[in-house]
Amino acid sequence: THAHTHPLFSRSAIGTFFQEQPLLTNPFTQDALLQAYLRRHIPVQELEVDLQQFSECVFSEVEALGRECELHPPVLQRYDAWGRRVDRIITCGAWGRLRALAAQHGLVAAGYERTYGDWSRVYQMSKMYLFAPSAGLYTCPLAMTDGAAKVIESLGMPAREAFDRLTSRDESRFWTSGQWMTERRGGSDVSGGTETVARRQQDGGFKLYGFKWFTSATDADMTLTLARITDEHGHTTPGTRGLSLFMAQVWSPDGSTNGVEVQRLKEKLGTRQVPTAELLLDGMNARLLSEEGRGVASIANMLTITRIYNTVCAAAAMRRITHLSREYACKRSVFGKLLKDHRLHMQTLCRMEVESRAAFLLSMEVCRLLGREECGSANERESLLLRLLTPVAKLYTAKQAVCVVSEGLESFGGQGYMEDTGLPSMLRDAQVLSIWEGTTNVLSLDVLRSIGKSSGSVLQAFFIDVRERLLAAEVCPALRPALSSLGTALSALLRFTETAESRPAETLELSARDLSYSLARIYMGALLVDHATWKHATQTDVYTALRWCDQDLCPVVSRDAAGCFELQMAEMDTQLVYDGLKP
Ligand code: UCC
Ligand code: FAD
Repeated sequence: THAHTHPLFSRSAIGTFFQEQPLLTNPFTQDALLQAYLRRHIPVQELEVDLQQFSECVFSEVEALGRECELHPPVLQRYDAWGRRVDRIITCGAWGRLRALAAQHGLVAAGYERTYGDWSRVYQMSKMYLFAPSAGLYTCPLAMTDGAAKVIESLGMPAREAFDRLTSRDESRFWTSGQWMTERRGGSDVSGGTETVARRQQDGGFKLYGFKWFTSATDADMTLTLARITDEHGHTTPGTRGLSLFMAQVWSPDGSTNGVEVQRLKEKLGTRQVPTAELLLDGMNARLLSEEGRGVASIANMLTITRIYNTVCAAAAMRRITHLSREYACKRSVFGKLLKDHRLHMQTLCRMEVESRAAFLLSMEVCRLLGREECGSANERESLLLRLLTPVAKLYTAKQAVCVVSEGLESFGGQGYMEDTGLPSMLRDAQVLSIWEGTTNVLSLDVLRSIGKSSGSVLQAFFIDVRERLLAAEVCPALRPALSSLGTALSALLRFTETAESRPAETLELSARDLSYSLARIYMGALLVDHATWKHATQTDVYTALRWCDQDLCPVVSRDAAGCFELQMAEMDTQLVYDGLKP
């Protein structure tokens, strides 16, 4: 009888319920803020059509390519079958396809063609923003490529052919560039850490000898790098004044390297799609690009571009995870109702959304300023703001991205932790945003540098600009609470900066991070308020500004009041850190 009711052989029953998965749809169509922003500032039909079509390509093709790059990371082939050293970096087919698509769609070129005049950078970076979360970090080589083009352009086109290739739409001509700055002694302290030397050759060229400790997208065609030129006695000048900027092709036409040995590929937490290597430069043929001793100042133009890319990609990562989270909330049911009907869950997603919107507006503002400067239409205030806001935006959005993506993973519960959903790689890849291109503290010090070098003019530009935006927003009564919080924060910040002038440099340094956060929060608030006063703004836009201004907008003042920047407190900080560690 037993055999009668239970078949002898059966498939094991694993239940009937399967959770529907969140689906990615057209990222442009879904993005209310991006569309509104573009309609407000560049209401050009053909641009909207272009982004719409590009976006279709993103979710129908790029998304799968990015995933393939994650699953098939690059490998280093050191020797060929016959034992010859070849140092070949083998990337998957999808990586090559992303390169072709990037060229065809003009992802770098659009920044230099300047089809939309002052707004060309906003147009280009809107594309990048749509591309980035799907593109398996192909944005990394594109950032450096764009940065190299910018350096060449700003030095008066000493390398025309390279520039043309870096900004080409023709995939067979298109070149990508690396950015080799970091050595074992220092990635932040580049001038203290660079040991690479450059020996002048008879033909006016140079040979480089040194060890580069992190070189991302090493499959690039060319690179910019720093080295110290030796004099006739083989001596070099220490510090920044000894550093010059060089350009070199990485590979020879036959596929062999140009005096480079690839020591190994890095084993990284994330960015696994990108080949990042350690390189021995053993007589790499290179060309001097900058004036001698102007290496750091000359590569700073590349840093501006790559830091802006970092910002855009951070905002894009937040946008992607919030879209996926909200999609999932319509499909996952718990405690008898969908996640979207649990108010506490919606509050969590709403906070992610507010962060994402603030990050988006700051990213686009920096791109707008860059575009204006490049077209010669930036006024003095805008140039100063570009200098100040580039590090502010990079450091703040990177931290936001880590938090928002982490929160986003949690919104999927345990599934957020599962590799085959593709979600964990988003967190791994977000974590690098605050490390490369200058860590949070190093960029905070860059904020101080920009203030010091301009004798405070960048801050004046900041105060005037924010005040104007707040004043213009007074027409909208619903924004009053936000305007009041922002006004209070701005006045407190002004008082702080006025007293800062008389403080010793060490205490100023201690305030650098909180100062940068304050600048970011206040500026983001001003941009949200500004967006909410646009004639087609919605209630949602007003609501975003109000929610943003709920937080401590000026942490530098609250921390100062608590004595955090006093040297005595810094001493206590150190003691606390080392509590229990015997000398
Ligand atoms: O990490 C990397 C990753 C590559 C992957 C690409 C990803 C792109 C994003 C993709 C998104 C998904 S590449 C390595 C990045 N490395 C860094 O970011 C370095 C971090 N360290 C710093 O930024 C430091 O502050 C240094 C290296 C700039 C400090 O150098 P010095 O030599 O000590 O600095 P000085 O002496 O203060 O400055 C030397 C000159 C000065 O100009 P002059 O001589 O005219 O007075 C400075 O004003 O450089 C100028 N300068 C700048 N100018 C320094 N920083 C800047 C700046 N940010 N803007 C303009
Ligand atoms: P350190 O400078 O030793 O920093 C250690 C800590 O000290 C950090 O927390 C930092 O914030 C803090 N710190 C440093 N200075 C100060 C200060 N003055 N005051 C207070 N705190 C300070 N580099 C390239 O050149 N090219 C590349 O292509 C490249 N690709 C990379 C790819 C990946 C995946 C990663 C992770 C790194 C890459 N880097 C690359 C290197 C990267 O730019 C550096 O690692 C980074 O700039 C930090 O330098 P560091 O590692 O020497 O850290």
